[in-house]
Amino acid sequence: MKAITIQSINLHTALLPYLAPFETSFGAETDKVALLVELTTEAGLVGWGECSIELWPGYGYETALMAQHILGEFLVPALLGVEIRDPREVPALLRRFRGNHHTRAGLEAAVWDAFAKTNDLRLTDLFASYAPPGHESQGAAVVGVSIGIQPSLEATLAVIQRRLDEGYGRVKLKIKRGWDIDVARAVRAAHPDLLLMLDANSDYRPQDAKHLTQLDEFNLLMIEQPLSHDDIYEHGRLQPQLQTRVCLDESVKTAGDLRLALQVGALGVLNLKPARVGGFSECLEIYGICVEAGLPLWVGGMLETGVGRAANLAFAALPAVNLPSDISATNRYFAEDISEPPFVLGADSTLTVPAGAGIGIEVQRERVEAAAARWRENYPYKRS
Ligand code: OSB
Ligand code: MG
Repeated sequence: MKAITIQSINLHTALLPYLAPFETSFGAETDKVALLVELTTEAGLVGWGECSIELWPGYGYETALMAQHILGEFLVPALLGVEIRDPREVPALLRRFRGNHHTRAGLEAAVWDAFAKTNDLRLTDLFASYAPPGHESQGAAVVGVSIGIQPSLEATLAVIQRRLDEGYGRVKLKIKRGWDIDVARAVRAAHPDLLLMLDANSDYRPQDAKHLTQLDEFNLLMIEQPLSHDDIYEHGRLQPQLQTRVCLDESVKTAGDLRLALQVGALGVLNLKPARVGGFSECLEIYGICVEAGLPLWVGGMLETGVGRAANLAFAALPAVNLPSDISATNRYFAEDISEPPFVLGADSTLTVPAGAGIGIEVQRERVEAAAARWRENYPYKRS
């Protein structure tokens, strides 16, 4: 493989309106804010990465201004002028700075894209080259759609019907205390065979275990992150009380967290979200652990722009990603994304990895500029 030397890094903070607000157990978001990392190599190739951040510290604690500060002051200077022979060297180059996984993941993603383009490889094939032997990219991923909390059961059923009509084969519903058993019952009654799962985003407490056993009758694929975002131990106490598989999202931030979670029986499925674990190098390590443990996994998302989604899709096309991933078509999120072409849902609820090198899509500079101007005009951003 050809090495790259990083010549310059430009940061663009973009604000892009969602087609509809996305509501979870901790509130509603109306816009995607993304920090886009544009990395140029000495050879003149450009790689793009996305820091998956949000308007306020809800799911993760990283906000746009935090990401700008951490990148601008610390992470970017640590990579400028550096030669990289393997993108998996990046975590060691940044090791003296702790935390800020979503931010560092975006920077690492730009390195991965530039490195793949330099070697004229699709990013998905570059990932596969570092996966266990025999794990070649499938060139496509089975995906589902994540549906926010709706104002009523009727509205929920209507959104689900629309997504099924669009071709999605797996539905994930956001739940919270007081919005759980009834909605699961209504959806299951309307769709007896639907691949259905729930995501609580940490809204429950250990004493809710008995309440959650009521979900067992609905034949759910899994329940995602029922308990605290930073807890593994209590999930280990909860899982044996449920027939429904527990999927961990928030509380697995490193490969070490996953080893611990496996040790204490805290999960039956993993949501592998590249931003949450700090980048694709850590993803590859976690992927290896899942293969070894026979743990089912899928790739999670954070309503990314095309840049982040393309990289997530490249990873989701690896063969041990064996449950539908949270990577939907562009028209699920935005009227107009910042890249072309849009992702379009294919047959059997799949998305196809673009054929081009790296992430395989074209960033539209004028749209990035417009979204950056929209950010500047709207900051400080008021939570709705
Ligand atoms: O918990 O998986 C989550 C979006 C933002 C923050 C957290 C989550 C989500 C999603 C979106 O569920 C899934 C997607 O990107 O389509
Ligand atoms: Mg989740």
